[in-house]
Amino acid sequence: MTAELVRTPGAFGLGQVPARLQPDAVTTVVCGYCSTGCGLKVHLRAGEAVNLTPDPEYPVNLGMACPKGWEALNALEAADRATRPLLRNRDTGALEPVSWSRAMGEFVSRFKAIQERHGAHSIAFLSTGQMCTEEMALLGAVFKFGMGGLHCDSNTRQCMATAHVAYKQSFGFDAPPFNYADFEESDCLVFVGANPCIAHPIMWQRVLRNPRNPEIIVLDPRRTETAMNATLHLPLTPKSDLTLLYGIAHALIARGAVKRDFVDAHTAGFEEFARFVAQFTPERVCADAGLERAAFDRCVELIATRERVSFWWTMGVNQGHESTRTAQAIINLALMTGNIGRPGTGANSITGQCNAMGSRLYANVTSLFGGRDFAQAAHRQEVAEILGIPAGVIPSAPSWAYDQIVDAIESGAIRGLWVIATNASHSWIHQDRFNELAKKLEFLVVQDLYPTTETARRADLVLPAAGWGEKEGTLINSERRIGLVKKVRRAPGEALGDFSIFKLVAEAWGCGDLFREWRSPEAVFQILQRLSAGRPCDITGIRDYRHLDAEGGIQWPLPEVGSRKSEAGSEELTSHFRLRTSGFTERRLFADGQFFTPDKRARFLFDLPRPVAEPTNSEFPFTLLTGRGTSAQWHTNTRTGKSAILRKLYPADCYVEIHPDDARLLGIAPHSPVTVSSRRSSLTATAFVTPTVSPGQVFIPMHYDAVNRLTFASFDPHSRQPSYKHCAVNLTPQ
Ligand SMILES: Nc1nc2c(c(=O)[nH]1)N[C@H]1C(S)=C(S)[C@@H](COP(=O)(O)OP(=O)(O)OC[C@H]3O[C@@H](n4cnc5c(=O)[nH]c(N)nc54)[C@H](O)[C@@H]3O)O[C@H]1N2
Ligand SMILES: Nc1nc2c(c(=O)[nH]1)N[C@H]1C(S)=C(S)[C@@H](COP(=O)(O)OP(=O)(O)OC[C@H]3O[C@@H](n4cnc5c(=O)[nH]c(N)nc54)[C@H](O)[C@@H]3O)O[C@H]1N2
Ligand code: SF4
Ligand SMILES: [Mo]
Repeated sequence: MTAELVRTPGAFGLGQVPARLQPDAVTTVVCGYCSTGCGLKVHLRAGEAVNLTPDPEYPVNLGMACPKGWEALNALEAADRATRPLLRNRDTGALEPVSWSRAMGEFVSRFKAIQERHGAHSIAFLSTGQMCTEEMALLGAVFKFGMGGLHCDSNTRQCMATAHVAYKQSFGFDAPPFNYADFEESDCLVFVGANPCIAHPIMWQRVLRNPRNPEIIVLDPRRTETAMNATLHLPLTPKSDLTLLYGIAHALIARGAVKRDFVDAHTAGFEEFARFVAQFTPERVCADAGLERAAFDRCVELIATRERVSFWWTMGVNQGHESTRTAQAIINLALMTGNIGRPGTGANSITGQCNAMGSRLYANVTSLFGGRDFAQAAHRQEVAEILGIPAGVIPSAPSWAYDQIVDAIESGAIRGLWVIATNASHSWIHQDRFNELAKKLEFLVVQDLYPTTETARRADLVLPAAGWGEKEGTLINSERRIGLVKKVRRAPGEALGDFSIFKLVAEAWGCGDLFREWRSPEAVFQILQRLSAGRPCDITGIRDYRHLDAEGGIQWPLPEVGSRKSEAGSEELTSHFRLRTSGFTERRLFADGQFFTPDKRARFLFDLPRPVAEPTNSEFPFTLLTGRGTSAQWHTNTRTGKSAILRKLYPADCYVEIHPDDARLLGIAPHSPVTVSSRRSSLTATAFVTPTVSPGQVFIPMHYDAVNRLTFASFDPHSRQPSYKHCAVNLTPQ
């Protein structure tokens, strides 16, 4: 059966580029790196992509792209692409090529054997925000409804779990409210723990198009490229955000800057919040956050007086030990000042990966399809009816989070692991422990473009995946825009699209019948539309992939109106979003102040700040910050490292940013090798002596393989997102 499916030309990814593309045409494909979701015009010759240029008509990027986008085809051409399944020979220990039938045979027999010995829930998967929504949906359905699995998570936990939980609790649904037009329409943009100049450079280009001469406030311990371009930089002590944001709320209340009408009509819990923040006096806050009073006062004044204030946050917030309450402290500021639902406003979480939003809504991992709850019988029943499956196959229990899955490998509760489109051996916090535990696994399957990633090298079975541009499906960007990825290249050798691999798994496992209707990515898109009906993320108004293509992507929600699929951009469709037409279709949520909670009111949520998990001391006197290094490096560098052009744009070897005062005290010369050690491990990096970090802090980009040997595994209690941006380290010159 398996071999037969693989041989079927076209149907499972081995065939030609789909006939719907003209052989020598130009076609727009959404970028598969970051969540900006730029449109890239791919130039085809004889049906194969030969080049690309940014699409001037795509409403996101308006003809711009960052270096990763320009070089996106390069990653597909790498010499080390996985072209055949590889199975570890138990005698020699080497990974050896095998057929897909053999690979699927091993996959099924070894995972099933583990389940028989240790229970159905002793296998798990870790997946990604970097596949198409249709692929994620199929994976989540096959694993949970077909294979009897329960525990699964994705790298979205490392990235967006905090925003997901914060929005859900505050707004009643995981709904980032903004449009990119808000970058251009704001009078004051407040970036908290975000460095868009590097991490979202095309969003930053949208900021630069703002004609209102906006104030730009940046809250970041480092003087980043974004901070250098700000009108006000608050270099707060790492992880003092919660205290500072409560202090700002208190000062806004003290100067009468609360929008009472909005608060009274559309929110709940403000009085308690106002009483709570009274203790966060400017004196206390400035002392705790290490800020000058004048800068604090200026920040409060700008937020109080500008008509349109927008708040933007990214990993400096999401990756922290009290991150959910920190994100909600930002939301609280937007709510109390009425800065939501109007142009140029909002409490706006910028997403990370190209499809982290898809994984939050449709991956069936943390939430049941469509942002539903596994624990609610009514939700399970709805999904069962829509999918035509027995409600009994849908688990009612929640899955363990990523860190709990890792702990369960240690305890022996998890024995088999399937890793898809994430490089956990590099990116997971306290990497050495993860890599030690990986040895305990009875079966580790890695599904990736390259057999050379840190994780794939440890696998028992490597499944060769097709990448972006070699398959079809949709991605959801930061402004909730669903964009199309097209197959413009043939995958090398026997590599298959993830969708096809999941179909093969379902067939080989013996649960293929449950997924008969899940024939193709577009068929799954239609299933997801049905699953979205009546939900805040309703997309029943989208006609088909062609509609997405014609519109330059479509933002959710877009419900079907009456019995007719909507013309996006033509009319006001629901009271939940505002429709604007300024050349492009742009919609933001909450224009009517109606939130997704049962009483339609947004919540003020807050807690006392807590100390960091690993404070500095005399032995480990520096705080290690980590994050993005350059716009040319993507995460663990498996893709960006393949481009000779991108390689010229960043330092080849790991470097550590050190303040000149600290370098002088320790006798560290610029560009000399330094040992950076934490309680867990150490690495060697080149000293980059620079005042962009404050004394007592150092910064190492996450793209170099050893950085997470140092990080300390602590987690936010609500989102279980790792606190990658804080641990104690020591420096020694070599
Ligand atoms: N070039 C490039 N672009 C990317 C990516 C990439 O790998 N490369 N990855 C994408 C993904 S998945 C993500 S999630 C985003 C991440 O995008 P960003 O979050 O913007 O990037 P980071 O550099 O991880 O972190 C942002 C800032 O948080 C600051 N920070 C550290 N600790 C604190 C703190 O306690 N408080 C505050 N306020 N700030 C703090 C850091 O100094 C850093 O400048 O980027 C996306 N875009
Ligand atoms: N210290 C520190 N660590 C961090 C962070 C930090 O700021 N500091 N940030 C965290 C964040 S926000 C994130 S998002 C994670 C990212 O961490 P990872 O997800 O581990 O990083 P990537 O390098 O993007 O890994 C994606 C993998 O999928 C493969 N791949 C790409 N496309 C496809 C596809 O279509 N199919 C398949 N099957 N495989 C594919 C790539 O080759 C690569 O191996 O790192 C986290 N780790
Ligand atoms: S900004 Fe993001 S989406 Fe746009 S080209 Fe760069 S990586 Fe791709
Ligand atoms: Mo991320």
